This record gives sequence, C-alpha cells and structure tokens, in this order.
Amino acid sequence: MSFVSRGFQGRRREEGDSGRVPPGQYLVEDFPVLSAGPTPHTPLEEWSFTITGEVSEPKTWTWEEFHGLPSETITKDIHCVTKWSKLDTVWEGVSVDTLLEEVDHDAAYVVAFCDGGYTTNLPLEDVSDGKAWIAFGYDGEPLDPEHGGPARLLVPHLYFWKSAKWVRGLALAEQDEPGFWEALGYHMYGDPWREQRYWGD
Ligand SMILES: Nc1nc2c(c(=O)[nH]1)N[C@H]1C(S)=C(S)[C@@H](COP(=O)(O)O)O[C@H]1N2
Ligand SMILES: [Mo]
Repeated sequence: MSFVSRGFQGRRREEGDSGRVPPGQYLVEDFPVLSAGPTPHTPLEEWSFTITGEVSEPKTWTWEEFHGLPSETITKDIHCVTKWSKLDTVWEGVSVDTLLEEVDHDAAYVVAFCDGGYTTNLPLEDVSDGKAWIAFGYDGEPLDPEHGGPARLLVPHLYFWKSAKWVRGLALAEQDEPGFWEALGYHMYGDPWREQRYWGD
C-alpha cells in the first residue's frame, strides 16, 4: 500500500514539473556555464552600473551604492536556448524597476551591455514590473564569476541568453536593435514557451 502511494506521488511530482518545462527543453540539476568568451574579472572598486542612452540624464551607481539599494530574493525557473532548463534557481538582486525609477525617459527598448562586450536587446516592458533583476547572489552566495559575477541581468521569462552576465548597464532606446546573439541569428524576443529560438521561429 505504501509502495503504491509512493509511486503515485512520484508520478504526480513529475507531471507537476513537466508543466514548468517549455517545449523542447529537458531538466538539469547542475548549472551549466555558457560564455561566448573569457570570464572578465573587474575589481569591485572599478565596477559601476549605468543607465544611459535615450535618457534626459544618465545615472551611474558604484558597487557600494548599488549594494545599498533594496534587494530581494528571487526563485525562478530558467531556460537556455541550448535546451536545458533548471527549476527553482534562487537569486539575490535589485529589481530593474528600482534602477529605472532614477531616470527620466520615453524609451521602449533596452540593450544590456557587459564587460567583455556582450550585449542583448529587450523590450523595456520585459525588464519592468517585477520581471527582471540585476542579480549579485546565487544560492545564498556571491554570484560566481563564471555565472556572471559580480552581477548579471536576470530575465527568467525569456531564454537565458537575455540574462546578460557581467552586466554593466542598460542603454535605453526608441528602436529595437539586435544584441550579440540576436545579430547572429537568435530571435529578437526569445520566448521559451513559443520556442522563439532563431530568426523566423
Ligand atoms: N556577458 C555574457 N552574458 C551571457 C553570455 C555570454 O556569453 N556573455 N551567454 C548567455 C547565454 S547563451 C546563456 S545560456 C547564459 C548562460 O549563463 P550561465 O553560464 O550562468 O549558465 O548566459 C547568457 N549571458
Ligand atoms: Mo544560451
């Protein structure tokens, strides 16, 4: 009897998870590292975060100022275009809303820019209203450099290439301009639930 009910619970758990895995994805327990180049190591004294582009006045935070902003713990599923998904990842970060409050703008898009030159584009809407963070912690620890430390963009509802590692700022714009992978054929938007992997998907 107890054996049967254990099996039943096991199946139910799997069904519960499968509703959280977008089409074409498989679950991983580990945390793969995917970087298009070497891991930069910017000392925290030289680190800053800037909102620039089409804003009336750019705004910059030093690491100390950034770390003094209100932060939150975020538990989210993440989905990489190379087909792995990881459930319930736990991050610490500052909401992008908190940062955008500090600039006057009329923009509809952003390009995240990073140490090492990586960029990625997103609609402003997709980094607003509690949908995106600048994360500096993972699993209760400072974010590992390989995973984007000291800080990365976290936009869990889009494919993970949008979650720019080693992020140093957001450039606001009226027009949607492709970032690094988007210029090489990745989808401009990248919704994992609609399998928007590449141009034309
Ligand atoms: N700066 C930067 N950010 C990046 C990348 C990169 O190469 N450089 N790769 C992207 C891709 S394709 C993915 S899947 C995730 C991988 O994050 P991870 O290495 O922490 O798993 O980071 C994204 N952010
Ligand atoms: Mo990726």
